[in-house]
Amino acid sequence: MLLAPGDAPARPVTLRSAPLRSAEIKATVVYPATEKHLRKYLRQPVHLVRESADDYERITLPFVRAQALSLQWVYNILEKKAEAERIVYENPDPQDGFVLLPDLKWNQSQLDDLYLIALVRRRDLMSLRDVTAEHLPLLRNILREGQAAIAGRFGVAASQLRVYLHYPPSYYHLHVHFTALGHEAPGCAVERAHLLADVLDNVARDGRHYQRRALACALRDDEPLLRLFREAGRL
Ligand code: M7G
Repeated sequence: MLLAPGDAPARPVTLRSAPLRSAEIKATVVYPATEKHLRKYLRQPVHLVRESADDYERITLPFVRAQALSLQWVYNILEKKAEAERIVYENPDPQDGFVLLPDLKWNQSQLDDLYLIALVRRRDLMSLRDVTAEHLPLLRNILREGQAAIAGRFGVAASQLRVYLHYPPSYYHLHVHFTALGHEAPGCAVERAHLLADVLDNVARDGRHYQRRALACALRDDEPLLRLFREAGRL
C-alpha cells in the first residue's frame, strides 16, 4: 500500500505485515511514499533497452547522479542506526566487508520466500557498472560468507540460494540479493538479475568486463531514464 506524500508523518516509517497465517494476505506499506516510490510500484508496460558502455557514460550515469533515490537507509544500516538487531552477519573490513540482513520484502515467518540483502561497506561503488578486478575479494567474501551465514542461521544450503545483483538497481549503493531458489522474487528475471557467481567469472576473465559490455535495462514506460534513451534515439 502506498500513501501520498501529503499524508507524511514527521519522519518516514515503513510498516510491515503481521506474521502470516494461512489464507492471510502479506502487504508492505511504504509511508510516506514519494513520487519515485509511486512510479516504482505502479503497473506499467516495460521496455528493454540495450545500454552500451557509451550509453552508460552519456545517458545513464549523469541521470543517476542527478536522480538516484536517497541512500540514507543504507548508511543508517551500515552505521547501526537502523535494523542493527536484524543483522545476520557482518564482515567489518572497510574495503572488502559487508553487512547481511533480511530484506524489507521478507518477514522471516517462513523460509519459502527467504530474502536477504548484502550491503557493501565501501560507499564508492554504485552498481555492477563499477565492478572491476579490484573488487573480486569483496564479491568473493559476499558469496562465500553470505552463503555460510544463511546456512548457519536458517539451514538453507548454498545450492538452494539465488545470489545476484540487479542491473539497473533502484538504489545505487552496491548490494547483492540472496533469495530462496524456489521463490520467484520480483526482479529475478534474466533481464535484470546477474548471478554473482557469473559476475565473478566474468570479472576474473576480464577485469573491465562490466565497463565494456552492453547491459540490458528493463525500464517502465514512465521512467525518466527511458525518455532520455528515446530522446537519444536509442529506443
Ligand atoms: P534494488 O536492486 O536496488 O531495487 O534492491 P529493487 O527494490 O527494485 O529490487 C534494493 C533492495 O533493498 C530491495 O530488495 C529492497 O526491498 C531492499 N530495501 C529497500 N529499503 C528501503 C530497505 C530497508 O530500509 N531495509 C532493508 N532491510 N531492505 C531494504
